Amino acid sequence: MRGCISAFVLAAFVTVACAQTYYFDLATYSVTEGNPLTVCIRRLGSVAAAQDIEVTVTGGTATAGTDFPNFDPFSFAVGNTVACDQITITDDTNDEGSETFTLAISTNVATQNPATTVVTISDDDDDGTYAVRTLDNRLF
Ligand SMILES: [Ca+2]
Ligand SMILES: [Ca+2]
Ligand SMILES: [Ca+2]
Repeated sequence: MRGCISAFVLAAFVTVACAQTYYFDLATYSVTEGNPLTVCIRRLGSVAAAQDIEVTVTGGTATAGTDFPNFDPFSFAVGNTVACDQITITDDTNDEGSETFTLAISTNVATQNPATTVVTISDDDDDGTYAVRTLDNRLF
């Protein structure tokens, strides 16, 4: 019986040691349109296995596919504690305010804060006129 108990304890230990937790490098990122943006995800725990982490856009005022391209999966190679993806923000000609989008880790893994990150895209277009907005952001 003693042998059985020892085996159970060992199995529990291995499970804890292999646990991994994923989180974004930063809770917020800022970038001006037309520029590259690099987002990184980090992992704690075992680095013995490769892992792809997918992210989804969960909200905000910027539009995926229009204001910015979609992200590829973040690929952790064996031994890596960090995986980064770079996209280039669309350089449109709209004179607009800052836009945001939120990324969330969508792969079914353990996460810790920040498990989401908010990206703010600053506008670089100025047509020489000023748009006047009400406090709730409507145009006059
Ligand atoms: Ca835009
Ligand atoms: Ca522009
Ligand atoms: Ca713009």
